[in-house]
Amino acid sequence: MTSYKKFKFLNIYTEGHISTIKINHPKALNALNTKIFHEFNRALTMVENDNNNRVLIITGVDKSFVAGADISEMVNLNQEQAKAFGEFGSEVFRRIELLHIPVIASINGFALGGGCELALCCDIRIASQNAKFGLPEVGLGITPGFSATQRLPRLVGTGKAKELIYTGSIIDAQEALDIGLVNKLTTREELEEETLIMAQKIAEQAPIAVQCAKKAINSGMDTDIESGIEIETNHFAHCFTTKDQKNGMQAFLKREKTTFEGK
Ligand code: DAK
Repeated sequence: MTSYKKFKFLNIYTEGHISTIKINHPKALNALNTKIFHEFNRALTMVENDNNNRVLIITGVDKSFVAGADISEMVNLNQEQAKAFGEFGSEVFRRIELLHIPVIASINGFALGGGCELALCCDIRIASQNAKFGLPEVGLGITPGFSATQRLPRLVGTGKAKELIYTGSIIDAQEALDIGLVNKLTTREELEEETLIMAQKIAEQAPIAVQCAKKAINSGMDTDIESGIEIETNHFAHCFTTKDQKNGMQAFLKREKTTFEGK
């Protein structure tokens, strides 16, 4: 089943078990403004309400994934307004990070500032070779505001994160791969297909098990190892309440292939 919905700045497609949110604000290289954040909230609610969804892809139109938060919207903010803008964007990003299904950032070009931060709150990052990454905020007189100071060190280590954030350096896709900022590189032409291949591979697995694994990893990263192991054990045990666990294991024993229902 295919569906398509167009907001002002976001296009949302669903094909089978995979939904895609494509940011469509090419005049500003897909820079994020308050309206886009509101649209993200609506789009995420749509994704959450469709039980058929197993993977979400986030990408951008043209030559940019997202070139940051919209500087023209931020230029005249006072402290209170900046806090409200930062909190709102951070809430949306956290919602993406905690979405019940895996989210793949398909990075087709610039992923700078808030764009890099958007990629960081996704579960997996696939980038085209032309992509560029960086946190140039200190060159604009601000710190990163959508949690790069928190998520980047967790992903690439404190030393590399500090280097990138303190210097505001822009790195290419190969370096992003080398430091573990992205999972995989492809050509620009193959990006969409490679992203769909990864999404499809995830969508074929038992969805409740995948969702439990996401919750266990996310919760475990925020706690000590003992608590993390307990969290994992509870999710593991929960999987034994599902039809998919019974069918998956029985199919293995009979040397058959199974299709998971998400039940
Ligand atoms: N915001 C607004 N417009 C942008 C933009 C951005 N981030 N990036 C690009 N644009 C616009 C340009 O102004 C230009 O508009 P026109 O002049 O055509 O009207 C159009 O997109 C095309 O850009 P260029 O002509 O510059 O294109 P180039 O290919 O020459 O250069 C570029 C591409 C990505 C290298 C360059 O545009 C650039 O350096 N852009 C800015 C990148 C950047 O600094 N990004 C980080 C933004 S700061 C916080 C919350 C959040 C944040 C911070 C604090 N709190 C409130 C706590 C996050 C901050 C950021 O993300």
